[in-house]
Amino acid sequence: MNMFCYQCQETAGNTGCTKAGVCGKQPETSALQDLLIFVSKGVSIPGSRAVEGSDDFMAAGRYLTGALFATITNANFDDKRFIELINEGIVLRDMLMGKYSGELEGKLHEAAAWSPAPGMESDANVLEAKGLEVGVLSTGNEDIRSLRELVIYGLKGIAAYAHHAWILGYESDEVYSFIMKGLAATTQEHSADELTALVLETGKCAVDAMALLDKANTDTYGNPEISTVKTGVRGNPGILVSGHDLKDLEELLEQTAGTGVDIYTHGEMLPAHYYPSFKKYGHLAGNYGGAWYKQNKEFDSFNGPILMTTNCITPVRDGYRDRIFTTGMTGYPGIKHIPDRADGGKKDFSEIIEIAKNSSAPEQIEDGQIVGGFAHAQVAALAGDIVEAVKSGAIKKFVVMAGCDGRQKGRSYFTEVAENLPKDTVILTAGCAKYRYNKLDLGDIGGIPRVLDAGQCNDSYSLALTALKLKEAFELEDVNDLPLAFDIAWYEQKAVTVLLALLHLGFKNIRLGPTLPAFLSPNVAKILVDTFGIMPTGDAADDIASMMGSNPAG
Ligand code: FSO
Ligand code: SF4
Repeated sequence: MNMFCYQCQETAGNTGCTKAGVCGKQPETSALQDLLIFVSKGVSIPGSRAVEGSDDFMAAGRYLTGALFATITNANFDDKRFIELINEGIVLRDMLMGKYSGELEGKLHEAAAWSPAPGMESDANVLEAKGLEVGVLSTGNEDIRSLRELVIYGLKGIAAYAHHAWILGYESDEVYSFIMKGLAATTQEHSADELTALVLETGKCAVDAMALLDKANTDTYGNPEISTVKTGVRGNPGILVSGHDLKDLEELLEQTAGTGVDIYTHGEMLPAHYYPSFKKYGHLAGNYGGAWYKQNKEFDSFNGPILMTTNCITPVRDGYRDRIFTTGMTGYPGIKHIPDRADGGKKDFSEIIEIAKNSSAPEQIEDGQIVGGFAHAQVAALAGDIVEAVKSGAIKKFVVMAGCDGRQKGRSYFTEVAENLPKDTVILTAGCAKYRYNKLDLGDIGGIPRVLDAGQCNDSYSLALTALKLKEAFELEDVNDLPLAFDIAWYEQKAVTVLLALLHLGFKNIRLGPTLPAFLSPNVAKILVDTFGIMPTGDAADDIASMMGSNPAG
């Protein structure tokens, strides 16, 4: 076994990647990521003792959000970056241990003390060896391992959302505090019951983190509104922006204004078009392509430079190697990385813009449009119509189909469900899962489109708010009494975070596919099935019939 990783839906054989990642992650990178998680746990042990809001506490919180984010599937493949983050973490941890170790009780976990021998800090072999030793399988009991990893994967998504919020100037002591508490708890001896309680608490923090990012995004860029986005191309050269970071897109738009270069969104950047602040840029030309896993082909035909602001980046191909850039917590070996902002400054995208000026215009691959922008404020504005449509029987059911897209053939299930749901149903979506059906003409119900796209995966928060508002409108005691079913597609750890948030908010009978997570041991899976009615997706026709029944669980 060269490595062990089972954090995403595409893990080998639905058990674990052991030779190399299906995602392209190499064993060395996997070991360095394991070590970075270990060091992050070390930071969280003294960090959780610092006074909330203090400089030490904020430094630990910010470091941890970045470090955890970097280990999410398809975020960063660059060993050099992981070695830097590991060393930065050790320095921070030692500073915190110097101040707070007196407050720590009992025998301290090795993560609070381990360091490479002097001079070996940049020796990838030494660091990798340690990473292999402290990885996922270092917890022997499969149920405890499953629960610990469930907490850690939930924290990774929380970290990504909190990191995006921080970039916009929004931070939360509660979120940072829970990240530290949760990580530190995975180094302690806890029973399965205690860890199950921690998993549920992670769901609460997930709601807080998504609410924080929602506030950051809407305060900064306005409330998303119904928008039509073109999928065709113009004749100018363009830059393609992928990932989730709206601030990067904003600064790139500012720096390209008047240059004759158009900007296109890709993948999870599509929802930027829904924000009022982005509508003022005439050169924000449209959305090019679909979900992340098709990037090889789409980046080839785009012709111009590509900026990856977050996951999902896939192994880079020669066709576009010299014109793809990473920034933020994303990275790829041998690919240029745009450095972070200096305090109060902006990122410098001039190199990308120069390449764009000398590129051919993108090759057109489709010519249609996508409608979206149904985040909570927009849906609230339509609430009267929606409630009426439900009361009159025009809308029989809402089906939440949020989450991620991916390569597996079985994901055609989600297209099949969308196409075959009765015409009196409305699909609520967010995340890149939408690309399985957002270009189909599924029509509308009295002017309400049958696919309501709230935005990025973190905007699943909007879908939850929408459901809670409907519960109020219909004066229901329990949100599960709504005419609402869940058919969620997952791929990486942010989707785990969203799932835990939904469980925390009380939603039950969620279908999850195309497979249940490999990191759920049989006993932990049973807890989720028995307590929350989580079930795997099955045959599309059977699932539709079951979702349309009076009991969404079927
Ligand atoms: Fe998708 Fe990738 Fe947004 Fe994920 S582009 S898979 S859940 O990073 O975060 O929805
Ligand atoms: Fe395998 Fe997924 Fe881990 Fe990549 S992230 S190594 S595909 S489990």
